[in-house]
Amino acid sequence: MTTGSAVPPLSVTDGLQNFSPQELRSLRDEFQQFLLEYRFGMQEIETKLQILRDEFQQLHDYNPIEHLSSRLKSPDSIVEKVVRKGVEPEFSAIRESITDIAGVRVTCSFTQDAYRLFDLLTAQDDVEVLLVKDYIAEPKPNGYKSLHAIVQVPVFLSTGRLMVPVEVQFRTIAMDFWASLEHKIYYKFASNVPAELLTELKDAAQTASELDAKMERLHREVRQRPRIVRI
Ligand code: 0O2
Repeated sequence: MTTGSAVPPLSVTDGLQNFSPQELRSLRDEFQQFLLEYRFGMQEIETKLQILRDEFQQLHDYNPIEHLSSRLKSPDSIVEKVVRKGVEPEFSAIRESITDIAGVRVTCSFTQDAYRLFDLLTAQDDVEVLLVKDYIAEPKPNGYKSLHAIVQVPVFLSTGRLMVPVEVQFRTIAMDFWASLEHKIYYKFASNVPAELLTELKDAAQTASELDAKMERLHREVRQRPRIVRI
């Protein structure tokens, strides 16, 4: 893998007139290979989580994972982050600085499941934790809650072993519901969300937290009661 080539500035398509067709083809190939590494890393993490989910399904009477999803950051979104964070437009610098190009989201039933899944994934000896941001313990000022972990997993290519960073987000159904609506509103208003809507969103985040706490308490109570078997 070659590193150190310049990636196109600002937008994926802007400024490309400065490159010859051959340079453009080679840049395209290098970018595709760059993204492929992240796809493989993402697949490794997905497989690990699917195995945990299947094991819970088969061997336990309770499955903490409600939903798994994953995404590769779009080229435009990578370029936007490169510019916003002032990262050198070089593949090597982007590799170092942007760690959420591959992302996996684990939606759980309850808050304690989010932490449990985090523990189970990060206890695996080929998973290296680079960074944890616990927005459940310390929500963002807008009310956003989720447990984020940047982990590194080995990917075995024909050229050898490569460590790939993947951002894994663990959250409950209620946190996910809130975050997806907030994301849509933020997008709709092109980041200029009216103040009263921001206040309402913050209230909704509080309501979602209360629902999580209530459901978790109910769940604990139900599990403590003996199962009634009809004969
Ligand atoms: P997408 O659509 O998931 O790709 P950044 O905030 O990106 O400058 P950092 O430190 O990488 O810097 O961010 P952080 O805090 O780890 O959060 C990254 C991701 O978490 C976001 O990815 C979102 O998926 C999610 N996230 C963080 N804060 C919020 C929030 O306030 N609301 C919602 N709805 N999601 C949030 P992307 O790349 O922004 O988006």
